[in-house]
Amino acid sequence: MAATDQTRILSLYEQVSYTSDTGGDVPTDSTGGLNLGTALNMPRGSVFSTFVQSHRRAAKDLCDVLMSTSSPIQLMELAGRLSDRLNENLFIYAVSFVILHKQEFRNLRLPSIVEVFPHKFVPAEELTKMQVTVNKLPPNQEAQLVIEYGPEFASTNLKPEHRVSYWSEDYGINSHHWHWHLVYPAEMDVPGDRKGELFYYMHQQMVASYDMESLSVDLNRVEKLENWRVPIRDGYFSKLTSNNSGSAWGTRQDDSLMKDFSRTDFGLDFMDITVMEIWMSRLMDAIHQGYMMNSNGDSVPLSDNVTTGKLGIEILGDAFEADASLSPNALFYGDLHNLGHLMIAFTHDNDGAHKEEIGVMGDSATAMSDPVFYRWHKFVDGIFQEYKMTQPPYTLEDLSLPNVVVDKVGVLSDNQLNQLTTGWNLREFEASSGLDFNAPNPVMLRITHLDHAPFNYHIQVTNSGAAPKKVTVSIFIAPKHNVRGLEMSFMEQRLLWSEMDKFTETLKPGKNQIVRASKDSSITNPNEFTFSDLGPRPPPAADGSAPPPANNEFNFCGCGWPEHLLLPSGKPEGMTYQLFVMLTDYEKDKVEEPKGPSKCANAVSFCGILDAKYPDKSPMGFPFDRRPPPILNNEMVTSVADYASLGNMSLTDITITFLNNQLKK
Ligand code: CUO
Repeated sequence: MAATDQTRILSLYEQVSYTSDTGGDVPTDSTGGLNLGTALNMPRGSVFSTFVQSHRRAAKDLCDVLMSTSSPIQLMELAGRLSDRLNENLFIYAVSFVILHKQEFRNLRLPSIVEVFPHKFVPAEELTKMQVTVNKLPPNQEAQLVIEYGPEFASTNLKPEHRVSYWSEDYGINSHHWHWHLVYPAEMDVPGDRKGELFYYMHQQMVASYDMESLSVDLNRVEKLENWRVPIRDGYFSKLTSNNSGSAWGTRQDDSLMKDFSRTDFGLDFMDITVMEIWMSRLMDAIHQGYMMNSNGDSVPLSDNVTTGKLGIEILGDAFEADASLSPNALFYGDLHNLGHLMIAFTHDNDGAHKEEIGVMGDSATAMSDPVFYRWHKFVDGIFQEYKMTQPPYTLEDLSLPNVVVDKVGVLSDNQLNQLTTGWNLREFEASSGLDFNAPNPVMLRITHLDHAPFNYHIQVTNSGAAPKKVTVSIFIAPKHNVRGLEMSFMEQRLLWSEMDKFTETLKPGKNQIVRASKDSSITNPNEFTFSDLGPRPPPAADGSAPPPANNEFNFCGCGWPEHLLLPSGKPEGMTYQLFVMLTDYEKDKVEEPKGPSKCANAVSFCGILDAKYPDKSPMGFPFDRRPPPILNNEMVTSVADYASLGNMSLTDITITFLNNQLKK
């Protein structure tokens, strides 16, 4: 990134911010200077990675300083003074972190990360071509320039897994992932309710969605990457750059081997594969023994059937991610997941001999574009599932809800019953806001992406009780058949179930009709602003005070699955999925929120609620997070249909058809 770019982005942040505060003194330490700690150790132009502990420490040091500001103007003033001294990516991360995590700053609005860092989403070649065009523009040329991108993306179909690159390289899932790790950062002293469990669940759901998409194009489900002594079969060449100056991310040839890490220029200690294997073995020991050991030598039991304290899955998530400030024993259980990202990201230059940059697996904004991400996270999920298999199956009482019967479920889209469609759509971003195009006219980035026609769920329910009943409605989908075309058993299908929505309803006695729109899903985030959505900053008031916001409500959290990827693509000839609907007792699920209803509560299923508790007491992924009981209601449980035989659950076949053309919306 050119030196001026950072200032430019900062000024844009300022441009889109509003405040009624005129600021004040910038906080200083006892010597009158700012104590930026290790934040100054990160060279400008280098990659900032939240998977690296020393980078996290640098971010913490910088965020502590920025968090101590007391008004948006003070934050912007301080950030403006610091911007030229700091690593660019660290700087944007820290400013975003503070705007997100400091309650008083929530009325500041962040543009999409795609507009701030277009080079992390669009290949350098496309951006350079546009720069050349901009440079040749005659004076006063007013036409809008457009960069078209997608859906071909970084590679061809010759490599099977690249058949889903339109999905894995999607700007929406990658920016969601960046935001998720901003909302739930490791070692940043952020109180995140059930953070370790959400780390497990959100990533498990990402892998489930990837597997669903793979089945749509007749690929088998992704294989976990658990043997680090054999070459990684598939390479990846992202063609993206890690900064605006044009430094390319490292690439990975086919059949590359993970190797011991021994370079000192990345803020990372030497690391051996053997140590990672030992950490894995210790995690497995803990799972099979039923407890971890803290640094005092005391045992920390692992169980999800607890009424106080942390669930076992949360403890395990904190130890595995790892968050050293939450792990029972960071030295003993290590930093396995984070270092896995890095070891994979450095297969091409583990010792720095080639002076090459890290690969895209090292940055949460780009990692999901590499197919190996899903192999690594399937391994991570495999360890979590090993733990989940030690938990007792849910009982009939856990699963059922007396007096409530789901009579009928259907989805309606464009007056078609249980027939959903997907296709292509376009999304525009203002690329010139993040890049120094130095052009008077806007440069738009037009990305082609998968999308679906909107639809509604229609759920008919009978409440045979005498009183109204408040329920939680949970909706999942999974493919009905495996890649061989066979219907799946409960266990084969279990990890494919993808949460679509979760909400509460009050059932009156008798018949009820619930209608719910797909766009209201609890996993998606509708509030993705672009610079153009934000609009120009209103002029200051005559008395010099700051202008009022142009729009009324801005609580942008950025986190949330992209709405356009709520559905898998399905197949051109139609593909059958099963829609699973379950009603549970809200009184059992509910969580008291001491601070009352919270803002920034979109996409709660994957992102929780900022500064509030996760709003559902049941284990995340319930009821598919555990193996089923062998017998339910005197019947053997072999497939999901045996769950759906309970009155409060229902199973419906739906068809998703991929129309290989532009969707009408
Ligand atoms: Cu989000 Cu591995 O944690 O990618």
